[in-house]
Amino acid sequence: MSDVGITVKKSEDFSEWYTQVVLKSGLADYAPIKGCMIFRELSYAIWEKIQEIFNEKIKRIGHKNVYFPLFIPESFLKKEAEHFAGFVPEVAWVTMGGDSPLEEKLAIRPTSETIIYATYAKWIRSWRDLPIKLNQWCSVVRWETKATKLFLRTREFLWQEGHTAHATKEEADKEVMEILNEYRDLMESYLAIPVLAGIKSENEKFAGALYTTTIEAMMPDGKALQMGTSHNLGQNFSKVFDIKFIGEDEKEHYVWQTSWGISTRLIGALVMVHGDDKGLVLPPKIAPVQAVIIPIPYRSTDTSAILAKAEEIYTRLQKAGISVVLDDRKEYTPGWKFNDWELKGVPLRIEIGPRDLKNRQVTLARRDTFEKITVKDEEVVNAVAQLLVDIQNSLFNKAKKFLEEKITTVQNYEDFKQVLKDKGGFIRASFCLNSQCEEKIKEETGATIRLIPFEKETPFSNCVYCGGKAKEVVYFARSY
Ligand code: 86X
Repeated sequence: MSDVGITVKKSEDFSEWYTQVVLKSGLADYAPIKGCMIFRELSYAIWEKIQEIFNEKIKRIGHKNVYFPLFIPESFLKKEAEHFAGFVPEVAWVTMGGDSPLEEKLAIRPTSETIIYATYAKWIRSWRDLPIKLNQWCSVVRWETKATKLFLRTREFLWQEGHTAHATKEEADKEVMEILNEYRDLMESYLAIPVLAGIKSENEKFAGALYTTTIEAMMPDGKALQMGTSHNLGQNFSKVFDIKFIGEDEKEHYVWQTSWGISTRLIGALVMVHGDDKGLVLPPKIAPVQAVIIPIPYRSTDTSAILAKAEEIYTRLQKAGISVVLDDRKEYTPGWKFNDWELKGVPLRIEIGPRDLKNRQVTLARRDTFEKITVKDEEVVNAVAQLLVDIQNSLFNKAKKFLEEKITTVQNYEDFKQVLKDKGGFIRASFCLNSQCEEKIKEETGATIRLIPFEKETPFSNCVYCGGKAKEVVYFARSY
């Protein structure tokens, strides 16, 4: 059993624990290409859930899905000369078609702004063509040279990228916040991962943006993880790609744009935040399987009666809209199945043994707390539905408490360094917003500004680094 289950404790070797959970739960595997991974059935089913939830959210507010090509001509990327230079080492190229060199080499998309905006220039003529609100689900490639990590940093990953064009800055501002709020709701209400939301500093924003907003979560090892980002691109791209429209005022204007994204790294966050020494723990609202029924036959009892009961309960739960599996495999023992489903993070286990059959009851076991209760046959559907709600809430509350404990306010640089060393997490500090100070802190401690909160907080000391006048209260952390 030792090589099937997780052999290290989350609290003792977090990184090894993470890799074991991902591999042994069947979420993912390494691919036979350096830096790439295979999204197996379980992680792909979670990704499909995320797609379902987010598609519903964005379609409700008027977005539509599209698909643009995987290839981007070199000349398109070169147009955004300023920040392209910084990204060059990460771009993968196609240079040959069969055995003849291409006239112009093609990038494998690292992100699709350029190809989408070159097309927007063609589509947009008048204010009547606006807004354009498109999204695509695809994979992107960034040729990472740093060590890769399953879900968190691989050379290819899956994401959605939204791209909008508007007539005014105000509309673009509103779009940026609407999406960030949908992201926040996805993380908190579905993934049960509490987040902080705010604006990136000038150093940390996307260089092509006017400003970048972000939501950030805290991982158990004290490092922050960016969960989603939403940019107001201003008119930076519309000026480069010449995206103009004739306004109601009959004058020519450049459009205002936004872009935003979330990726499969969210699955890594789910593993880290909720997982335990037995494996994965999935919040019910994102779990592909919410409950598993395990019949526990004994030689002395009538196996077929137990199976019939299990099937009856399976049908009732399924009719109630609960995603349920009946594990009636004969080649595995109940004990083996318990471990297997625990490893895979199924929120609720339903046991039906001879005693349950006799007493017209079932036994319910929670994955998050291992608590067991028995409920009467006729109450099974309601009890399961209620427990799934309780598990969802309790996972969120536990993560919320952890996040709050991992925010430390400091008044000076000595405490800053000490807290970062001893405890990690978010460090809340007054800051001058000078980018050299930010750069120094990064060099000396590895911490960066994760965000400047939306609701301005009043500085409570001088700048934590230079001692000069503080302009904002910001949140620093080391991050993934
Ligand atoms: C920035 C910006 C933006 C849509 C998002 O953050 C969400 C979804 N895009 C992405 N970014 C790049 O522009 C970029 C460009 C190149 Cl050429 C590259 F190789 C890597 C990049 N990484 C990030």
